[in-house]
Amino acid sequence: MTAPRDLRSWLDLLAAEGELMRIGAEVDWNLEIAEITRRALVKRAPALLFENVKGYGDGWCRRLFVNGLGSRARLNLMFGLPKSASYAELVALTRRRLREPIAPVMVDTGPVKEHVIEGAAIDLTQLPVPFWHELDGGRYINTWCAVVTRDPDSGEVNVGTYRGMIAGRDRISVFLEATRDWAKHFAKHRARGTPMPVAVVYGWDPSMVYAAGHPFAHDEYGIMGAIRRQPVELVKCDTNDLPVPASAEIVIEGSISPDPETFALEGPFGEFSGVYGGFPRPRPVIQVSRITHRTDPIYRGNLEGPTQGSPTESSLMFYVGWAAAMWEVLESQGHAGSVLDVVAGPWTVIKIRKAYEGQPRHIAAAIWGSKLITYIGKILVVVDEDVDIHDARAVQIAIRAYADPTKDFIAFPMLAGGSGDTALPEEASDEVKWGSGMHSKMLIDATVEWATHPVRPEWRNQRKPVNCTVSPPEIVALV
Ligand SMILES: Cc1cc2nc3c(=O)[nH]c(=O)nc-3n(C[C@H](O)[C@H](O)[C@H](O)COP(=O)(O)O)c2cc1C
Ligand SMILES: [Mn+2]
Repeated sequence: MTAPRDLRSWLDLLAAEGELMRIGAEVDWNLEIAEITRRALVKRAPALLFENVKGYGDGWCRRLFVNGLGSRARLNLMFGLPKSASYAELVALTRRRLREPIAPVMVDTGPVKEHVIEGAAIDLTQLPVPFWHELDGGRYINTWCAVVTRDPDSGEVNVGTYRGMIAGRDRISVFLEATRDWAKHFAKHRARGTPMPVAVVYGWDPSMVYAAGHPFAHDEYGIMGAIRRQPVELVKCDTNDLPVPASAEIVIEGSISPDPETFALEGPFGEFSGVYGGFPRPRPVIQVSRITHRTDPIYRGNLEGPTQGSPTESSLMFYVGWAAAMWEVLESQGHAGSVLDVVAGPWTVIKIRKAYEGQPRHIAAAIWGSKLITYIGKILVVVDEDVDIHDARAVQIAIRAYADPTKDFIAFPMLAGGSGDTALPEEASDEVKWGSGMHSKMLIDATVEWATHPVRPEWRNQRKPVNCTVSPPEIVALV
């Protein structure tokens, strides 16, 4: 068996593959790193390791890593695929790995325990946390991390990626929506009046945020093991019993009080929707009690907020992972055989071989009724099997040709999952009030309606023009 993969061995692999750029020049954490990262994403450039962040040369944390999964080639490398593997192969392998979790193992100690910071020595601004977007509410420290909590009844552990902002030397205000697994743990603690222990992990194997950042399943550490083909080695935190990767770069230990008096302002943040999201409100706070870290640790951050021509790491990753998750949901709800392809993007497009009239609505209801109920599934388009859903123009043509807006554009009002939806008034996106932002979703059923599009024999039983055959050889040679 090869050595367990952690961030450092992943960086070695990226370097060997020409996928890593080390930046020794001094860069400013205040907006400059964000702009460099954005330009790197536009160019599909290598991952970036900033080794000289202004003001951090003498601190305990000098280095920042971004853009680790900012290309399909690097996603492929994470899975052990050739760099050139196709989208379809990546989605299929993700689905296979989801079904074969490898249980983590507990170990006594690991490199993450090499150094401890506690008490008055804790100062989160000692981490080279970029200021990512001009109008962000503060420095967003939790942008590419794993947040670990435990169900106080069942003992089950959850690992998720949820944004958080530095709210003080030892405080991180967080965005905690009721649709997320950690919110279920938090609700139980609130009912008991006890603070919820939390650990936040920065910098480890790339499978960590791939698994934590997708609504795949409950067993996130098991899925990380499956992606790595090696069990995750975990150690217990020092101040609580939460398990974290033994070779993580940095772990923050703390707890979240349910007392609203302890809440602090959080938001807005340049979000994955491509606009600022999460209206500023007092939100729950991780009160940090301890930091453990490796020697010369590497902090991990992420530029969120795709813009025209500029993807983000999460948009590239979601494109694959959400498609895989949608396949799983649809197959589990009896649509196996009908679903032929899924592309998850600003719109999610699903290609089906329609088995019965009304199936597109059934599919939309299945997705919106599952864990995938979130902003990313706001607009679903369902098309027939002859449409290339990787071609946006082909999808537009199908919508124009086959969808009647008065009956095939179906809006489903006031569903959860819309806190990132800036099309809404502030009131509707108040997750503190509603548990999650409320917004509307839309299905565009662009499949051919069987009843109103009879196949006519005089059209040679085709719904679309058929190109004629070109037969004279001298003409064939020309075209
Ligand atoms: C980079 C990144 C940032 C994310 N930020 C948030 C966030 O701020 N709030 C949130 O609820 N979900 C966020 N997500 C999505 C959740 O991680 C995702 O829905 C995941 O399934 C949640 O885990 P859970 O199902 O265990 O709750 C983010 C995902 C990624 C990859
Ligand atoms: Mn979960």
